[in-house]
Amino acid sequence: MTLLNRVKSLPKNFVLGGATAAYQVEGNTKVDGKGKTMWDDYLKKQGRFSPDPASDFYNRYPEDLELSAKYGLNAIRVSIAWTRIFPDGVVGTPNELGVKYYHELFHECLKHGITPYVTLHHFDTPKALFDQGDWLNRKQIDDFVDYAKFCFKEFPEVTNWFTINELISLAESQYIAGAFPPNHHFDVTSAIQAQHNELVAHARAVLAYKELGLEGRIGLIHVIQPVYPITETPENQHAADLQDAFINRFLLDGTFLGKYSDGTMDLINEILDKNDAHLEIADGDMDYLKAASTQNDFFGLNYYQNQYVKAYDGPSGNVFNGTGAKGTTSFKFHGVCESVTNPDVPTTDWDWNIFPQGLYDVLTRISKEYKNCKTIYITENGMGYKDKFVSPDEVIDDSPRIDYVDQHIEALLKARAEGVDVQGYFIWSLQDQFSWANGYNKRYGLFYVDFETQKRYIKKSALWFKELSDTMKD
Ligand code: BGP
Repeated sequence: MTLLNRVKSLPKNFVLGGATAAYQVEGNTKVDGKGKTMWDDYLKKQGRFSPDPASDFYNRYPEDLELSAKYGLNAIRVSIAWTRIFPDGVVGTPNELGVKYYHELFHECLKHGITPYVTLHHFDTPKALFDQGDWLNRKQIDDFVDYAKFCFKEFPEVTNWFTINELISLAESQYIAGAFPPNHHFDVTSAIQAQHNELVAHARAVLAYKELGLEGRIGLIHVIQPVYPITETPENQHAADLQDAFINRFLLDGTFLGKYSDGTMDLINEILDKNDAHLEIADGDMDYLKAASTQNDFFGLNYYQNQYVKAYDGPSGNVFNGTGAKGTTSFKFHGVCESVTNPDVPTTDWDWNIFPQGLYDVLTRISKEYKNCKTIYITENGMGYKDKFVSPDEVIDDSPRIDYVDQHIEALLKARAEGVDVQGYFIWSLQDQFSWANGYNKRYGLFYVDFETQKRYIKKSALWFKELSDTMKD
């Protein structure tokens, strides 16, 4: 009996992978000379959940890679923990054990025919740098570029690099939604400044990579949430445009146009004015963005959901749903928008809209508006779900996840059929992992992890993935 439903086959040579991030899977945060990230003390104090053991990928990567190969994956997204290489973030003598670990990990990937796609910064700023302002401190840009250059030279076995993961999620979660340390709410100046500084860091890392003349590809990852007015009034459309500029357009412009277009800056300035905020662009920043804008070899697009908004002028405030208590989210951004639910669109327990059409809209928009954006990989897409473990002998039934992924791959293939160059899809996530602001009950994996015993179990989505992967064979 086949599990395939909507999508019946994948294009030949399609990249089909699973995604991970160092801090979410490795565990072992205190071993082998690893330095602290911005999360360690914060999570300890918060006391809700710990980043240890996560999925113990630090020790169990051989098993996860074996499973990956068995279930038809040909690629994996991993990230390097900056603090395993340079414990306080500043480049000096590298921590040998950290370097060794990543060599072994990449070697193991290649041994299984699984291509590693490697991110240098996935939400895990070294604590020592975080304490000095994180991306708001321009010195971190220099430190990041030094660290990136070290990795480029040290790991020639890696030929697919992403500089930074989801610049907006980090900036937004840190300074707008208050869900990531330092947990500020609606600190608009910091949020926009962090986005800009991260773009500069990315651009400089790309240029450094090209200067080294290495054989490989480099890009960055943005999560894009298309924003739609809940009803088509001019006010609501303007709210959607403002929010879109803040979370999507500013970053896409900076990455692929090498400038913030006038239209984008009109919207950004309106948001800044209304919120007494400002953005500082240092001399030379725009030159870096311009120079790098044509140098990205590929683009990693993360897509989970869209947003519906209406106009809003009241005070800012938000409630973050970090437990899966459906219907508890709220988001109101002064002078920008209020997020609203659309009764016609289903949501997950964490109030994320399930809207595959949005992926098609984003792909076609980027390909039309950003000509410097060449090949695209979907570097994250997936569904947070409270998977139910029944017994060790029973495959975990995560049919809603299969349905979600099936619909999104269908949307991707539709955009591809219309000429958008999408070459791969990474499910978030490979195995169940630790979720930054949600802990362990928000599962995404193809493989179920019993976090007590660290045993892996197969979910139905893994069987489905395997069938899908087999369609690429002759
Ligand atoms: C993305 C991040 C991932 C991952 C995922 C799911 O924003 O790049 O690291 O966590 O979202 O998010 P969450 O864990 O909050 O459900």
